[in-house]
Amino acid sequence: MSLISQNQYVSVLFLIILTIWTSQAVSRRLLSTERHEKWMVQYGKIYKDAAEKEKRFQIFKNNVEFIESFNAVGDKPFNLSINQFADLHNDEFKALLINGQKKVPNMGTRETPFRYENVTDIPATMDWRKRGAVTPIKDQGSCRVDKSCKAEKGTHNNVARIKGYEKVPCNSEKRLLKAVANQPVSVTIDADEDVFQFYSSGVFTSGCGNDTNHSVTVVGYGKDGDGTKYWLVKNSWGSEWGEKGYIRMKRDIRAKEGLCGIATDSSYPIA
Ligand SMILES: *[C@@H]1O[C@H](CO)[C@@H](O)[C@H](O)[C@H]1NC(C)=O
Ligand SMILES: *[C@@H]1O[C@H](CO)[C@@H](O)[C@H](O)[C@H]1NC(C)=O
Ligand SMILES: *[C@@H]1O[C@H](CO)[C@@H](O)[C@H](O)[C@H]1NC(C)=O
Ligand SMILES: CC(=O)N[C@H]1CO[C@H](CO)[C@@H](O)[C@@H]1O
Repeated sequence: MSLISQNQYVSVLFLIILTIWTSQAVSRRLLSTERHEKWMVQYGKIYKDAAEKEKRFQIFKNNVEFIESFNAVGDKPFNLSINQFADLHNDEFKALLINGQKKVPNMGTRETPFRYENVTDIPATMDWRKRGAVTPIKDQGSCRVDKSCKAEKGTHNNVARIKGYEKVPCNSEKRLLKAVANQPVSVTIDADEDVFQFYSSGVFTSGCGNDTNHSVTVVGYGKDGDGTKYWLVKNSWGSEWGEKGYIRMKRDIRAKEGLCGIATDSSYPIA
């Protein structure tokens, strides 16, 4: 008798726990479904069917979890946030990046003169946006719509006729600095990691390799409040990505390639 009631007691207890657990899981699911739907509205996303939506929802949920756990760690140099790439698996993001990259003049290994070699006047900070030398942020993401991307023209195209390009001797952040002190410089970086996909603010310090497949423009440099030196880099993923379309990337690191290979392949237009 007492054994039976004990069993019943255990069953009831189990049922209660199961019910609480299930309802919590259901409300968590509802919360993140709602979040996904809000995000879909914000970015004008439409999926072809329910199966696609479910697949995108799962990726979205995983990305949100990744971003939130990254941000939960205190005292880090940069933050991540949900953005237009939130329903893309990092593998898809990598593929998108490689297909959508803007065409840069292939400089090959040909040597060019480097006119800034002997420059000694290097300001402590530089921001070419303040000197009207930087065009507005483009959204390379729109490449996905019509599947063709218009090649972006050189940095100074709106200002002067470009005669050609010169290369910054590779693997030297010092020389890159001399060049950027004088004009914006096109560089290629390794930008396909998940931390780059969701970067939102701060000085990006780690998480990438040297596999440079993405072209961006260094439009300045400086030091943040902690004294961390950074490059001010203009991206082409719309103004909602990063710091209004820009990313600050750690400058003067130990590896000669620079962070994400930023010093491996730089060039600037000459008028
Ligand atoms: C830099 O200085 C050296 C030594 O004076 C000189 O030979 C070289 O031509 C200069 N380079 C440029 C780009 O002015
Ligand atoms: C990261 O986000 C937190 C919370 O919004 C903010 O207080 C902090 O300053 C941010 N850190 C950076 C490096 O942007
Ligand atoms: C970049 O490449 C160099 C070798 O050229 C290597 O020493 C360095 O560790 C690489 N950095 C990363 C982050 O992979
Ligand atoms: C897919 C692709 O284009 N990958 C290239 C990325 O860049 C490196 C050189 O840095 C190439 O070796 C890869 O083929």
